[in-house]
Amino acid sequence: MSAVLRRSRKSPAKDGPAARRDIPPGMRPPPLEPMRNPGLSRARLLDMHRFLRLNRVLEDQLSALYRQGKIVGGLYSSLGQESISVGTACALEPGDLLAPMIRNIGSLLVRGVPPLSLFLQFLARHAAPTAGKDGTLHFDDPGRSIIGPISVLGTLIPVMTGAALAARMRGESRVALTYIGDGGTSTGDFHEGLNLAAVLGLPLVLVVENNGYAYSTPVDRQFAVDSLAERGPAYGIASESVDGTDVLAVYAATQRAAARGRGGGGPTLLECRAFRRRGHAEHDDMWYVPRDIVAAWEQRDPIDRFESFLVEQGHATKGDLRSVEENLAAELDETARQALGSPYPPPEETLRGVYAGGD
Ligand SMILES: Cc1ncc(C[n+]2csc(CCOP(=O)(O)OP(=O)(O)O)c2C)c(N)n1
Ligand SMILES: [Mg+2]
Repeated sequence: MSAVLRRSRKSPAKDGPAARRDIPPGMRPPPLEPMRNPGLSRARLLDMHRFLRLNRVLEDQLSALYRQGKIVGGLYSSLGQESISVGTACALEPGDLLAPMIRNIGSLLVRGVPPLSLFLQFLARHAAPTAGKDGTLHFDDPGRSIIGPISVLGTLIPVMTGAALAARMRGESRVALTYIGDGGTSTGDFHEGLNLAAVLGLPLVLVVENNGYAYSTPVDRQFAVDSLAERGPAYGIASESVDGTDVLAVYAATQRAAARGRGGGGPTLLECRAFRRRGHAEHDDMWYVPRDIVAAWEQRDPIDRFESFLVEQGHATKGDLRSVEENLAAELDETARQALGSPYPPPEETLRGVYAGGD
């Protein structure tokens, strides 16, 4: 604690982001560690690989639809961060409460949300989870223990603290997991939600996706700590920082956090370090991001890393992994076609489910 108190704040940069030449150390990829299997079977490893690939192929196809003007809402890429969504969601039990944010399409896929529902949702069709009223991931799915995202950053944290409390009051052994970005950690709700979970000793796993930027704000303008995991001790809770491009490290850390929560050890703050390799959303060409930092993170691609691991460990051949990608691309092409042929909502749908007492 005294080390934290003694540390003086780094002197603020004088230039704006575009003029910046120095790359903050916290934005560079962490030292490369070899991937380690935390005891998963070959089938389970290949399952995780399939979800990572599904996440990427799906987002590639959504991006193509956006460029064709067929998706008119926001589209938020998780390129290079798929390992965080997939690794965390795979480490939970099916009944654990999971609240994704807008870059966590991979978590929804792991929970079994069909790619067709996701295409329909982004294309705002009548058969979509929100019947065409929202064009991103703002929906829940109680049957899959999924709590919907909230656009106001940080707000999901107290909601998930409440969900964990409700589960405990009902005598259910359920962990609650949600995500927040590096920028979202600056909100009051981050503090209030995490502190309340700490005080009540609730099984909350808060995953911080530290991806270098919050829109155009780089991490050194957002906080002065080296790692957001340093905030854990301030709340009196466990915390950990992992390389978010290593799906197995993310999985293992989430499992440790979930086990701690289930065993009465309270919440965990889990920082996953990665990089937002595309703009904030598809409309943003991220002119403010130095290209060499993007190139450095491209070398840390989570799927390339995991595929090399699977081949080196003899779990798959390069050919096997290529077929997974080709088959998924063909499958999703067909799914996208089906969604494009699906009708838009009729006008009377507009007010349905909007006001209390309506049908
Ligand atoms: C409380 C609040 N402030 C501002 C916004 C507008 N906003 C939406 S996303 C975003 C950037 C979020 O950055 P970060 O938390 O790092 O997540 P990332 O986009 O990098 O995944 C901002 C400022 C918001 N939705 N909620
Ligand atoms: Mg961010």
